[in-house]
Parts: sequence; C-alpha cells; structure tokens
Amino acid sequence: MQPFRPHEPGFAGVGVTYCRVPLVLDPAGLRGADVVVVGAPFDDGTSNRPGTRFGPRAIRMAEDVGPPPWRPHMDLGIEPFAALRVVDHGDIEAVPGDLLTSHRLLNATITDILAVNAVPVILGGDHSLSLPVMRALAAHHGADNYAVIHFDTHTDTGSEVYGLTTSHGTPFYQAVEEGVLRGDHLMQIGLRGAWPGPTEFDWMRRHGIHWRTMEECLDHGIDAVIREAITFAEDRAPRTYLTVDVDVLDPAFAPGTGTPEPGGFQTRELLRAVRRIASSLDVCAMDVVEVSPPYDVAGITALAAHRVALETISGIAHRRGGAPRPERSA
Ligand SMILES: [Mn+2]
Repeated sequence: MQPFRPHEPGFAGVGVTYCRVPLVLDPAGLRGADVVVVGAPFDDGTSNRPGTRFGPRAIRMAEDVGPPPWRPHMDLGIEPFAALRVVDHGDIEAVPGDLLTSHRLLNATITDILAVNAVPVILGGDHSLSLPVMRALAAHHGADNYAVIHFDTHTDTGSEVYGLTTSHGTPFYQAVEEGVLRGDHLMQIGLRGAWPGPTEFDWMRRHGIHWRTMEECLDHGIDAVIREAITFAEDRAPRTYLTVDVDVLDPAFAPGTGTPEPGGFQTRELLRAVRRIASSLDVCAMDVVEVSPPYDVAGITALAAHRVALETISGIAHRRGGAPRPERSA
C-alpha cells in the first residue's frame, strides 16, 4: 500500500506515523484498534495567523526516535503501546479552501473510528474541527451521553467570527445550537485575554456552560481545578471528549499557534492535567489543535502537542488496567 492517500494535498500525509505505530489507511483495517490517530490538516477556520494545516505532520515528526513504539511511563507504571492497540489512520483528505467539505470528511472518519469502538486521537488542524467531532459523538452516543473538558485560552463560543458561522472561534456555539452538545456538559479551563466579551459569556451562562479562567486556576490551584473537571464530567455523562487547544499553554511554551495569549499554562501542568483526566474518565475522543509550525521555535509547540496526545493515550492505558508499576526509588 502507498503510504499516502491519492487526493491528499502535498502538505498532508503522515511523514512518519505517530510514534511509529502501524499505518492503517483502510477503514476496514481499524477493527480491533483501541486508539486511532488521525490528522486533520486544515486551517481554513483560522481568524488570525494560518498554518495549522501543517500541524499533523509536525506533531508526528516532533519526536521520531526510531524504533517501534515503546514508551514505558515512569509515573503511571504502564507501557501504553503494550496495553493498547494504537494505529495511525493518516490524514483526512482535507480540501484546501473548502472548510465545510473538510469537516464532512473528518466527520465520516470519526464515525468510522467510533463504529469500531476505538478512541479517535485527532491531530489538528484548527479548532473548528471540534464541530464535526461532536456531530459524530452525538450521532454515535447521543448528546446526553458525553461531556467535554476543553482546555483553551478562548471559549470558541462566538456566534460568528468575521461574519463566518463556521470558524475556529465558533465550534462550541454551533454544537450547542445544533443540539449535538449540551451546554451544561461543557467545562472550559484556562480562559484569558480579551476575547470573547460579555455577549458570549451571557450566552454561555444561559446554556449552563462551566468554566475556570486562568486566574481562577491560579487562585484555586491547577490540581483542584482538574479534580473539579473530573467530578464535573463524571457527574454528567458516562464518557468524555477531551479537546486541547495548544494556545492554552503560555506562548513561552507554545509560540507555534495562531492566536497566542501570554499568561497561560506551563507544559508540565497541561501534561499532568490530561494524564489525570484520561486516567480517571472514559475518554471517548481527544484532540490537540492549533499547532501552527510556521510560528514554532525549535519545534517546541509540536513536541508539546505530541506529548499531550501521548499522556492521554498513556492515561487511557492506565485506566483500562494492566499492572501499574510506577518507577520510584527504593
Ligand atoms: Mn480553541
């Protein structure tokens, strides 16, 4: 089999698979997988600096140490690639300049992955991709049956951005208004900066959306906010969609993104947070979005995103059992 799809743009395609897991481009080959990595190489939903179409490949290439996957986690005490069957499904054949078609293609791919009871791990791409993901989750599980934990600088609850209703600033507004996401099942963490404003926050209150600003994370302590998020999600639904906009990180740790905002999480705090969430909750889908390699420095943003996915996969492996043996000194 060719290691690419016939209609994928030149900037798309795996380059190397995620952690060198097997490449499975044929949807029929996904059966039996526990986790399916897929790239969503589009950035037509971006309001400011584009470039996240280059994200999936950069994230996969961020760490390529060569041999087949072997990543013993010294804190969780498990080896995720031994505990789970993880495959890379390549990138969707995004159509440059046609965001709605790219969304339909991603929705179809996520639907295929959910149909075999695997967890999609989506490498973005801009955050508009959460809309087709939530449409697939609602169709498969029902909107009542999943919660969302959303790390971001921004709420992404605009009714429109520059007149466009489908944008990386609107997916959670659209999903609630469409009925594919319950507002009272959504918790957002890390909000800061100057967007959005009172109109959007009023809409969020009306729909029962819960959030913790970055200021509240510092006031309460990040661990306390993560415990709150886990309780929030498990009280509302049997499974959780984890969506991570890399701009929740401080630009010192993640300069390679389209809408950076100073004053955010450190990488180690985000990695610990997603690990705890995936260890505690039934994560039914996750993504890491808004990695824009043209603005990256030394690949640190792509590497942070790579590790956000790896910590999530490791947490999923930990939650599903095995024999944990954290590496602690005698
Ligand atoms: Mn976002």
